[in-house]
Amino acid sequence: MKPHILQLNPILVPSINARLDELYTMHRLFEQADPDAYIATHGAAVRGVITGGHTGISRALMERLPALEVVAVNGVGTDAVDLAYARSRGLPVTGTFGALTEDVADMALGLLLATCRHLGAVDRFVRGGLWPKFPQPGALPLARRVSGMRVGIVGLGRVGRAVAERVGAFGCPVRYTDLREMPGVTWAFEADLVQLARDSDALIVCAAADQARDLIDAAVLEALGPRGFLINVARGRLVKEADLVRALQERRIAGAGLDVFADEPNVPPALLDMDNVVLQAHRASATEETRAAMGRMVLDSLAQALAGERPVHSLTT
Ligand code: 8YV
Repeated sequence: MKPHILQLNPILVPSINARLDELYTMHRLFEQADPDAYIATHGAAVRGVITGGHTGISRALMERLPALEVVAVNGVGTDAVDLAYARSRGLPVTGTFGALTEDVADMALGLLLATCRHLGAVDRFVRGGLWPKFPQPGALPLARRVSGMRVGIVGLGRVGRAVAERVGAFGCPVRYTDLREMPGVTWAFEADLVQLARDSDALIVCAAADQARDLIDAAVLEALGPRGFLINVARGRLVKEADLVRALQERRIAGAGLDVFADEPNVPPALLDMDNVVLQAHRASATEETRAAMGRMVLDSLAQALAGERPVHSLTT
């Protein structure tokens, strides 16, 4: 008999879905009209859960799965899983650590370039047929140079390092902040986030998705200043969104490139009308290559846990 697995979010890689169907009896909760009734019927049989990084699983749902042996997070953030509760049940919570580093760093660079060079706004200008109407050079404001700009990295984990390497290739001097200075890196450490913002033309938030929130607030944005840009590829709640909206409205910072938001999929409406803001839909790891690699890690973690082994990428056991 195949083990029963509860999948909370779609996986967009056909080969991974096919393999899951081959190995397991899959319960895809997102396809159910009445998830609550579905859990009442099938919850007792579920031995493994697959969920997303920022969506996680509630403790209440875990409590309804008495036979649960593993929570496989299809992502690196385990901030939306109650790890203490999982530990208390001896449940491994696994992640796809390392699989999405390059993509998330690429997205940070994409947002930095798009924001500083007005790629979104000018794309809209051309598509809107405005170029022939306003062909004079002054119709569009000058953009800002990315090469050589001073970059401050908030959180020098895997993603932060990959971003630092990339902007290094653009000739950007890099400083970073973290909970402590990292051994063995050449980038300059700055313990004080406000000071880092003051010394940066672009602040790139790459911090691990733990329980922190509101790290980037009015004081940090004020220090970043009217020529500074904010990029966020980590978690929306690390930025105090009301302060960010205000800083953008009052032109206290120059622009922002955001892949993540505090209350996804809801984006503060004020941002939608701002030409100096580039918006994405939590897409940093959403490439075919990375999602396939993540899917393979999820498959491995499930197989290891259900064979009674400690999964290699478990955080809790
Ligand atoms: C994904 C993420 O969007 O890894 C994370 O923590 O937030 C993202 O990579 C998500 O996990 C996809 O399931």
